[in-house]
Amino acid sequence: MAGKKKPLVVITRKLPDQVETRMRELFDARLNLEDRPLTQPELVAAVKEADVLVPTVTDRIDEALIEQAGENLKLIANFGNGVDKIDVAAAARKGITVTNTPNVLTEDTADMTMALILAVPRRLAEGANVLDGSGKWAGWSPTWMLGRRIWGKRLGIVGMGRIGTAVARRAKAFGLSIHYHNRNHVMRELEDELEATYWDSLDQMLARMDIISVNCPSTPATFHLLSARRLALLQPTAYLVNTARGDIIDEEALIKLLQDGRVAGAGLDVFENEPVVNPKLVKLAAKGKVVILPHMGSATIEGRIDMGEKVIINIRTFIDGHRPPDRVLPLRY
Ligand code: 8YV
Repeated sequence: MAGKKKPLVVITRKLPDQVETRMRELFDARLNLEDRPLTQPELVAAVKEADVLVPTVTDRIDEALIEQAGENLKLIANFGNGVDKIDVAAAARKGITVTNTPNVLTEDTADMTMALILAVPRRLAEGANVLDGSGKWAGWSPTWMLGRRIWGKRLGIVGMGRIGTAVARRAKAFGLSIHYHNRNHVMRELEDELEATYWDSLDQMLARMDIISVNCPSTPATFHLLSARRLALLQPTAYLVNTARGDIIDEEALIKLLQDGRVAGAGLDVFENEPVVNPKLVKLAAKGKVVILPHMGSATIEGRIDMGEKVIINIRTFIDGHRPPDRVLPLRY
């Protein structure tokens, strides 16, 4: 890079210190030390002058914003795997490349998914909340705080990609039988390794599973994939876990089923209108029907540093005139 003008890289949120330090060394890095999400005018100003934009899931990079981009903006290097907040097709039309940070958060997100698969049926949060120092707990009882058994139950995974597969491996170790719905079968070897059953019909899978885990990307095709009609297929003893994106599920319809006792419980790390969490969900959490988390799926320091390093590699390879390793192409479906 000696002598070469460093690219102006605008980072929209605070990243781990070591990532920011490295970015400062390599780029003309414009950091967000306060970690306050940029306002729309600030985002517009950023796309007007940046060579590279580094957004996160809290930034909506839609067509209207991309249309205002200056001629310098040639790369949107997303700090995150999911690019549902970026109009990749509009960026492509404007000759702007988009990258993401896959793989480095797969295991962490799968761990959190498994944590929710265990936490809801086994009433983990409820039990923990009893010991709040108020003396509510009268001691052990044979029939108190009984949850539902996990091992031996059927887990249905919606979306058997990297994270879905990592969830399946964990769930198999916990004695769950693995079922999945996906656009296509996974590789035969993987299906054999997981002893996984493929369901071509999502409806039929939903109607027969004890636990459902949503692990597909949020795209126009998966918006409300778990619609009111489909959610109504779930057994009243079934649990639903979502660590993917909130808009894959019709949240209002799910809330109604939970309130009516037609679904046993849910573990949610993502919501339709983040960061707004529907107050009805908060009420259901107080009753122990749901466990809700503030989008923590990949929230490990190791994972976030790895994500930052992937962003740096994507920028460097792009700036050096090569195809970045994690380029995202516009959806074809
Ligand atoms: C990220 C996520 O932390 O990667 C994703 O898609 O949802 C999270 O792991 C978040 O997107 C950061 O932008």
